[in-house]
Formats: sequence, structure tokens, C-alpha cells
Amino acid sequence: MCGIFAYLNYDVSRDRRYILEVLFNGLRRLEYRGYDSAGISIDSSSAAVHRPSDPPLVFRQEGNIESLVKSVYRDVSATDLNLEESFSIHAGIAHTRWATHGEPAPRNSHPQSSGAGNDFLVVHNGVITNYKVLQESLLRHGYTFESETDTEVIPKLAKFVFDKANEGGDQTVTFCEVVLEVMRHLEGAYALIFKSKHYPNELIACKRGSPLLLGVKEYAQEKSNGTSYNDMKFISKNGHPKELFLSSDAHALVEHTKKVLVIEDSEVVDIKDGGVTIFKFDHGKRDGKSHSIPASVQRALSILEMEAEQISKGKYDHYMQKEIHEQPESLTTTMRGRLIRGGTSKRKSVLLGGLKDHLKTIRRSRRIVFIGCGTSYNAALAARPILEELCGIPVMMEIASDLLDRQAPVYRDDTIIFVSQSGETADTLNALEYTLENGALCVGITNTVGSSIDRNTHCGVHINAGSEIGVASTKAYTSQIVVMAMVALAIGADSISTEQRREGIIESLINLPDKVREVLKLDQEMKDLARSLISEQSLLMFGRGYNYATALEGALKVKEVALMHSEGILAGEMKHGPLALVDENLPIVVIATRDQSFSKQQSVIQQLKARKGRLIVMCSEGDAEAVCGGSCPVIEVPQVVDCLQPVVNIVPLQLLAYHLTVLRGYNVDQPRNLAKSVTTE
Ligand code: G6Q
Ligand code: GLU
Repeated sequence: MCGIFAYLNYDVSRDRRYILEVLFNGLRRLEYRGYDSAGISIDSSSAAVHRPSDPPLVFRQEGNIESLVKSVYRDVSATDLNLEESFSIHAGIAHTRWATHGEPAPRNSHPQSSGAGNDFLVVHNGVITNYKVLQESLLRHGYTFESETDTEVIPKLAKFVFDKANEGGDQTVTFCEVVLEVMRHLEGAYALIFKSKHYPNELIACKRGSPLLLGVKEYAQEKSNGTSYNDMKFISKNGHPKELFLSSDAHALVEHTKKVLVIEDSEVVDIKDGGVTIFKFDHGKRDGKSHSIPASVQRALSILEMEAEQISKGKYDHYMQKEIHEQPESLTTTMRGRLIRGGTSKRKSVLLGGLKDHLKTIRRSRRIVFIGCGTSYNAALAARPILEELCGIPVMMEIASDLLDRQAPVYRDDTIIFVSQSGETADTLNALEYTLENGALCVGITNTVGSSIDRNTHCGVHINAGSEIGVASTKAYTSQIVVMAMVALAIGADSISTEQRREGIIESLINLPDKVREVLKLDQEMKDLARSLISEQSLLMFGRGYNYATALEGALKVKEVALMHSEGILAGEMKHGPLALVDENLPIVVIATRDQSFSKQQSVIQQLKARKGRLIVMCSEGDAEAVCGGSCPVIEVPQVVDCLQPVVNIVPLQLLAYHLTVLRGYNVDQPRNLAKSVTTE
């Protein structure tokens, strides 16, 4: 949730308009993470004439990024600020918010300030859990608060620390010392960027829990041939011309540079005089030496494997639409290089590089436990039956927050599989921390290389679905199922009795992108169906077996983007309550594609019909007549092997949710109250 971004140009001349646009573009790229309000801070005058009395300018606005952009240009034109003024050094910060404390409003937007004069400014992603205590203590020291945010205590605390350290006269305390002291008092999850009028052209970033990356664009030492990058693995020392970017994720960096440093928890990054120094902060250490600076650490840069085109909408109107339609390609990429022909039989098998050294341990596990949230949980649920079948190990399902609430038992001989598109979901990360403490083998299945879950699990598999920007997860869901089916094939690879079954699944995997291409042709049909449902209050989805997950995920898509109540129901539970809802008005999607539950689903359809239920049936191609005798709308989908059928079946429901949203006039990519990547509990 929420995006923080900063841009610092050192010895590279940029005018104010350019700086503003870099900040705005950074926010546009991060907007999918939070979009209820936004803000930026830039300098009021260039370094050459900068005096501590010149407070940085702060612009904050409720609403999306474009409302901020408009208001900034409007405000600037009402002053004598020159957009063409050039800065050879400048540090700007920016924020797009997903409110946790305080309604979306300019006063609650970030940067939050230490008060009049903007001595210290902070952009924050996360939640400060002890903000009340800090606020009370600052109130006692005469500070007043303008916002309802948890964040405001941070710049105020920075000012308090700064003033206290400088009580004696001349400024001696460094910016980094101020921030380290502030960090000693903070509890909760955060990624923070600090800017201060007392430390012009310097930025300090730190994090604990929430993600933060540093992007580095360096220029050759000789300014004359200014545009070539040097190819150093480490950031050069002070003095070299460079542009530095801080961002909550890689999407806002890739258009500037592919050289990044993933900032680790408890690291403090000090950007000053063209140099970057990284300190490791020890949260446990309270030795009374409040201003002692820890030793600096050296970190190598890594190279982003992302292309700028990946984060554009291309020919589509919305990211969700693009991501639904690119599933044949994303599935191909997910499987690329992983289905190999090997051994004397030359049969195809699955090779998952990140897992192969751990397969023996996994096979010996007492249980396999899937942990995830939302769509990622649903994907794991879809894959559960094939894992149970091929591995013969009990497979348990856990929603991350619930596991933590219950402090459920986890054993050393468990294999715990963490499923997460972003790899940064707070609940899943907390569950990971909990299971690591309990000594289980932790496997990560994520779409984000270098994410916290990726880095902190013992082993894992990347789903390689490409950037997913739409808040509603679509292509990540299908790629996650495919990866988990491949995990099942890899774990079960030592069993002779399931050999034929495995071969059938591998064959079906190879053909899956084509089947998804075929099912995408239902686009218009789904639009027509959406039109017929546009004014409904509620939509039920009944599934079972492999497709219980499809019902849950289809309903999740409808509720989160089309803002229509929708519920996925296990068809086997129908008579235990949901049947009471059935009448001729409430639309019910029944998933009845061919697998071992087919006859049971046929009977469900009969029972719903007997109660005059308003049905929409999803069935395998050619089954329309058999399932409902032409008496209800049908969604006919191509048939694939049972365990991969959820990949095909979810596509029409994604399309349905998409069209319902557009027709109902709601924001597809930024659904109300939601944000991609939920980095707070
Ligand atoms: C669904 C949403 C959401 C998401 C969870 C978990 O459309 O994107 O349900 O799946 O918030 O996120 P991660 O998969 O990133 O952990
Ligand atoms: N907790 C902070 C707030 O409510 C930051 C929220 C965010 O991560 O956007 O302002």
C-alpha cells in the first residue's frame, strides 16, 4: 500500500519543471499502490542561494495524482516560482497515499511536516503502532498536530531531536544522527524518506517491513561525454555526477535506470554530496549513546529484469484488461525452460531450479501448508487437490492473518509454501517470520524477484508472470496455479504409479496457453452477460473440487472491482444454508465443467432449477444442452486436464468482472478503498 518516491540529482543540471515531472511520473507509476491523496516537496530556491531559512515547498492534494499535478501547476503559476530555474543539485520527495490513519484530505497527505517552516518533512509507507505514545509526549513538549495520521509524529520527533541536539548553539548533529535517534523510538512497519531544510540536498531513507529500493543512474566521470553510464557494481564515491531515485517498487525506477539496490530492513541510507552511505541500524541497541553512528556497510547493485514497456497499458484501456488478455503469454513465460525432456525415456518432466535441492526434504515433510491472502490464497486452494494427489502428503490451507491470530502450531518437519504476487504482503511476511522461528522449511512462490518473501524464504519458485499493475490480480493467479501444479509434479516425480497422470498434466500444461487464448474469445459474450447483470445487487458462484477456488476467485474479482456483492460457495454446502437465498431473481453462476464432480454439479443444477433459481452455467464445450437444456445462459469453455481447468475457468469470470465494472462506471484499476500490495496488517 502507498508509494513513496524521491529524486535527487547531483551535479546534473535539471530545471524545476523537469524535477516536478520526474516526481509526478514516479507517483504515476506507484499510483496503483494507493490513490486517495498525494503530495510532493521540492526546494524553493537553488543550492547556490540556499539558506536554512528557505523552507522547502510542500504541495498536497486529495484525490489521484492528476489532481495533485493540476494543483501544483496552478499554485506555481500563482507565485513567482520559475519552472525554468535550474538546479545542479536538488532533492525532491513524493507520496501517493492509501490512508490508514485519518481520512484522505490535504492535511493528512504526505509529506508530513514538523510544523511551520517545514524543518523536517517525511513521506511514509506503513503504520507506526506506537504513535499515540509519541504524540502524547510531543504534545507535552508543546508540539501541536494538524493531521490525524500516525506519520506526523515522525517529522515532529525529528525536529525535537534536532533542536535538543543543537541547544548549545552551532549545528553539530548530522541528519543521519537525527534519523537514527528517531528510529529508536518508532515501532511498527515503515519505509521513510526524510528531507530537511537544515540539510539541503540531502535525503535519508530507512525501512523496517515496508519495501524500498534505491535506483542509481551514474554518468561518466568526465562530464563532457555526460550521457554514458559507468558499469560499476557499487555506487561510486562522492563527487561523481549522478541521479538517484528512491521508490517503493521497481515500476517507478525502470524508466530511469536498471541499477538498483534493494534496501534491507533496518538499513539507513544517507544520500549526500553525490555519495550514498548505508548504515545498519540495530533496533535492540539502546545503549544511551543516542548519537552513535553504526558502521557503514557496502552493498552491490543488482540489475532489474524489467522492461519499461511492461508497465504501459499498450493498446488496452485498463491494466486489468491488458493483464487478462496477456495470460497466454504470461503462462508461456511461467513455464519457459521448466518443462524439459530428460532421462532415457526422453519423457517430459518438470525442472524447478529453485526447488530441486529441497525436494527430498519436502517429500519427507509431515504436512505441506499453503499460506497466502486473497487471490494468492485462492490460487493455492485451486492447486491443493493435485498436490495432495501427486505428493501423498496432507496439504493444509492457511490464510496468513488467521494463522497468526491463532498462533497455529507449525512443526520443524512441515513444508510451508508462501504464495504472494507482490512478495511484500504484511500478513504473509509476518506468517513467514513466525514459521521461520518454528524451524519449518519455507518455500516462496512470488512474482517479484528480490521481494521480502523471495529473500527470506529458504527456497522457492518465481512465477515470472511479468508486472501486474491492476489492483485485481488476474494473470498472477493463473501463473501461480501453474507453478503450484509444477511444484506438485516435481515433488511427485519419484512415484512410478502416477507417471501416466503426470505425463497427461505436462501435455495439458504445454497446450494451456492455446486453451486460454481460445477462452479469451468469450470476451464479447461476457460483456453481454455483464450487461444483463449490471443492476444486480448480488451474484453467487457455486463450485466444488478443483473449482471451489474458481468460485471464490470469481466472486472476489466481482466484489473488488465491480463493487457488487458476490460470494463464492462450496456447492457441497448448498443445502446447509445458501439454498435459502435461491429465488428467481438472484443470479447464480454454477461451475460445472467436466471432472470427477461433474455429476454432483449436475444434481446441484437440478436442485437449483427446482427452486426456480436464476442460473448461469459454466460447462465444458459441447455440454450446454446436457447441463441446462437451453433454459439458462451458458459459458462454454474448452476442456483441459481436471487440475488445470481452474486456469481456463477463471478467465471468463475475470472478463465478466472487468466488463461489469466498466459498465457500472467504476474505476477498474483502482477499485474503491483497495490498493495493490498490502504492506500493513
Ligand atoms: C486480488 C488482490 C488481493 C491479493 C492479496 C495478496 O485481486 O490483488 O486479493 O491477492 O492482497 O497479495 P499478494 O499476492 O501480493 O500477497
Ligand atoms: N499510515 C500512514 C497514513 O495513514 C501512511 C499510509 C500509507 O502507507 O499510505 O498516512
